[in-house]
Amino acid sequence: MKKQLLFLGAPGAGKGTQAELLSQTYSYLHLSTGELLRKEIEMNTILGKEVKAIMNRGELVSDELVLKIVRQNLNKDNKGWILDGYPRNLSQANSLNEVLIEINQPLEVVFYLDIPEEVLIKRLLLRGRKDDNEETIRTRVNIYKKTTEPLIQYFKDLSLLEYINADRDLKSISAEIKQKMA
Ligand code: B4P
Repeated sequence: MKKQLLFLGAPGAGKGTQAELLSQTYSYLHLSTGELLRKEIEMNTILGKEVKAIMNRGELVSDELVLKIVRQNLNKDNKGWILDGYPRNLSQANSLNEVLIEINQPLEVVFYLDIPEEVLIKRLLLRGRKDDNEETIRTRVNIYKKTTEPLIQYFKDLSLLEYINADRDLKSISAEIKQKMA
């Protein structure tokens, strides 16, 4: 059973949803950089104040900040982990590689959740989080296409990529992921 996983996909593809389900089933750490940043905003910390406006505009927060969060959470004690929403660009992918070498826990599989753009826009508008308005969604999708999408080829070249059709019901997606973890 694979224990070191990563979810890649556009905003609204269902990375958080699937990562949460899996982490509960296997008691793996669910490391969502988006969720951790939102907690900082909620608690009104210095970091939270710094990232609030950036996130509300749908832009990416700085690589250094996100890396700090990842380092605080990924360590040798984890019995399995799921990275959700990290890395989002090539520089973050390189930093992640360094961290994983340090803790001696290589990435075992990358699930790429593929979804048509119209579907994700509908999903996000329905969810209605603070950063789920039309203008912000458009910014997030554009940034995704420009900076995150190249990671699909990056992980493909490393023979880590597993393609998942994410335009289906939650249970079918999760069943396929579990099967591919075996
Ligand atoms: P994230 O928190 O990563 O959120 P996301 O990409 O919008 O959502 P996700 O794909 O997880 O979708 P979800 O399961 O919730 O990022 C938010 C912000 O944080 C970024 O814009 C950025 O500013 C910042 N950030 C995070 N990581 C960063 C990094 N590494 N570097 C820099 N900045 C970073 O699903 C969406 C909706 O669809 C939900 O309502 C869900 O219920 C629904 N849904 C899911 N699966 C479904 C299905 N199969 N069928 C129907 N509906 C479904």
